[in-house]
Amino acid sequence: MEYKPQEIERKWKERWRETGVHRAHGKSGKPKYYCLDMFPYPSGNGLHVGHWRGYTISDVWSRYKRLHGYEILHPMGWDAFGLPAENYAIQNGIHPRIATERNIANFKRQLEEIGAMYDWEREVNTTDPSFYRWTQYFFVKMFERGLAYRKKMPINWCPSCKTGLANEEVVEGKCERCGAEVTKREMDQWMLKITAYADRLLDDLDKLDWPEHVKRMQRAWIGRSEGARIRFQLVDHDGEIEVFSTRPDTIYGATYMVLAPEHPLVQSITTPPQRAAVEAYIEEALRKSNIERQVVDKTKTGVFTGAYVQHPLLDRKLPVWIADYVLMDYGTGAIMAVPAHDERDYEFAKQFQLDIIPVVKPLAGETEELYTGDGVMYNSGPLDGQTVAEAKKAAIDLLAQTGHAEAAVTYRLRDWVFARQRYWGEPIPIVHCPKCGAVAVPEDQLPVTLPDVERYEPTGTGESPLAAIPSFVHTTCPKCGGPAERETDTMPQWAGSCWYFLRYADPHNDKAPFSKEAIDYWLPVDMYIGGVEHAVLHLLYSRFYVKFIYDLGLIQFDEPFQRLFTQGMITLNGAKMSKSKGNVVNPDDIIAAYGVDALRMYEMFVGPPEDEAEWSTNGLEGVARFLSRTYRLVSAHAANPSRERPALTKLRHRFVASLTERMEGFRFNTAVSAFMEYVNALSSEAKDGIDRASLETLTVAIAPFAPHLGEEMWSLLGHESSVFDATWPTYDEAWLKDDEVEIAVQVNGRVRTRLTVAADIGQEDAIERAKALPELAEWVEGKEIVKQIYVPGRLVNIVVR
Ligand code: ANZ
Ligand code: ZN
Repeated sequence: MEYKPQEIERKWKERWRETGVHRAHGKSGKPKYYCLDMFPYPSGNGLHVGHWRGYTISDVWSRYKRLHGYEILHPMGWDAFGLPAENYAIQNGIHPRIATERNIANFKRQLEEIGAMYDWEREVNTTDPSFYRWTQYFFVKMFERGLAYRKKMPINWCPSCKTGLANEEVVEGKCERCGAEVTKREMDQWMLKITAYADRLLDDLDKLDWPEHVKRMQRAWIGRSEGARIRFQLVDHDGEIEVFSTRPDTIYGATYMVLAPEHPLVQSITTPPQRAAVEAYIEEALRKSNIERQVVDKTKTGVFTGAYVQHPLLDRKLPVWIADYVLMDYGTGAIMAVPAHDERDYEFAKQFQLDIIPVVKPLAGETEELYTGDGVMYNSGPLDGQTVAEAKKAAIDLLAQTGHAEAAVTYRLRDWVFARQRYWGEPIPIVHCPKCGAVAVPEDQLPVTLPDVERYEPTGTGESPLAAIPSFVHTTCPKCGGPAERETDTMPQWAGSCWYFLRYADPHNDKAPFSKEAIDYWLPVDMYIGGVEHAVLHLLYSRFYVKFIYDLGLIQFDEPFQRLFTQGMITLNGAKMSKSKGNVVNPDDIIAAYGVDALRMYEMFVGPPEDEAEWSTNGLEGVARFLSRTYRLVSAHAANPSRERPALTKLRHRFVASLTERMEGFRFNTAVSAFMEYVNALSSEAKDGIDRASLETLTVAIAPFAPHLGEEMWSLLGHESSVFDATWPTYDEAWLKDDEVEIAVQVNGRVRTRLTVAADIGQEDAIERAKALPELAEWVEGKEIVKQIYVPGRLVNIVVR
């Protein structure tokens, strides 16, 4: 029979819709398995074959798990608030709500096309008031616990998107969304205190089955540094300068101090003769981004303030400088400079001819003028002779005696700027009352709905477009009933994605974000599949939210995603597929030509799923031909299978064993090769007929990859039920044993014993097995092995001296 994929696919999609085979009821009594995709932003461009890779991987995995007897939760939804959706709407002159609705419809059509087993009854949409009511609810909970707070501070500002940005949204000094250079702007901001969770976010990474590189990125982002806070008394001036140092051991080598140009002390300590130079320098520094300021090999710049501090342990006065290599938002915004042992301080001291006093010498070798390694203390009074590690502790103890220092930990992680001056987001559910201050909107009055407006473009004044809608702004204070104004900032686009995966458990609940029963059954997520670009954004934020919700007592787990898989990108001619590069392969075209099963199968075949892979139309055609051959083979034998014979049984067990191993190892590309080899092998047996077990095994095994074809072949084999109600095939070890041969085991060319091995055993294994033989000990023990030889199928020879 001819393989007509489009016909088969249409038929089975319809059938699935009728029977609801993909619904997750949670009542089957089977163990659950929650396999989650990172839900997409429904952009105007639709999905391309690069996006489909992740969706296919997760669908193959969900179906595979289902065949192992799990009840599967495999949901889908829309992360539809935020800058991308809004920028698209503005560019195309369509209201974001309408643009979003349209884009969702197109995305949904495409995702249904893929034949994924999504339970569409559980679809969530972050822009739906019934959803963001709970996004606002969690904000209120944070506010009540002091974790959401307002602060005036200089924040990242994108002049093109006309909004504040979180640190995580600034990539190499540029706006993550539009690429514009990010500047600083001082504004009142809503912040979330993610730093309160820094230690837990760091420590709990150890319990996760995540790719090591993602954990590494999160660790670096949280950036825990251990050291000390040390205070230096100002000379002829009240007050002191507090620094954070990871090297308190080098205290005797401190020769000058540096403040960040923005440091609040700068104004008061600068002496009149230095004032003009200091002012000019500050102005210059404020124009630079943190990234520019941290460039390692640029010429160091700075200005002397005219002030001095007293060294806490020595009769030494240290000049106080300002320099832009010290950042205001790290540590205390001030350092003690130790030019002999810190590279930046060294360059600065050279530049401005400041003292360099070495206090650590290497354990071996010559002392160098700049030495940043481990070693032994000298020039350091009571610390002399100690190692760096010992001296770190001893220095803190010493300084602590006079109240000049204590041990301290600093994080790179900053609190999360959680406000956008944009229209398309969840309104922050706060009312500003002249009497009561910031008051949360009571839970029973949520959601604060986003008003439908004519003008949604950013204002650029630093105020959200919502501020221009009097009917939205003017309200009464929930506490005192007096006139008050609503907060007009909206939440950042990450707000909904921080907890959406919890809502899938119970998406229609209008009393609570989810019921305890549903959340206890379905969560946590067992497998999360998506792009690595979220390593420090969504994947950190949602861990923070889950820990917070755990602390509220609403859930019993404190990590959302047990296992994470990040798929590689699909490229075309070496370039990332993207609309802006004009190199997008549209799945709709491919489906029309080859069918969706071929596309899915090719997405899996294209390369190791975690690696970047290059799209090739030839490769796709090859896979399409393979599916056609599979269909012809099964349809030719389905009606009258032959009797089973050993050759077929052996092939089948070996196929199942190698396929299962590849599946478990997430090596889907080689799993597809296993299918190809198996179908080839069956084809060469076909003249003597093929038995039912072989045909059924092939059909069930291929179904996760090519689900429509799987169903079709299953029904050709006479089954009424869905192939996804079948069970993943098992194998018997006995059939895996290779043909065996007996080989000679020699020592220095003389046969000492014999050994039975698999005929196709490799050299290393053969030698390993031979050496492990106890009867060989007498000849080799205590001797030096100089050579080991394996002659396949014949002998192992061990040459000793
Ligand atoms: C004295 C010292 C001696 C330092 C030495 C280093 C080496 P991490 O590992 O990143 O935490 N530092 C502290 N605050 C800073 C700021 N706001 N801007 C720029 N640099 C700052 O690095 C901590 C070290 O970076 C601190 O330890 C401090 O210099 C510097 F041989 O203090 B150190
Ligand atoms: Zn009030």
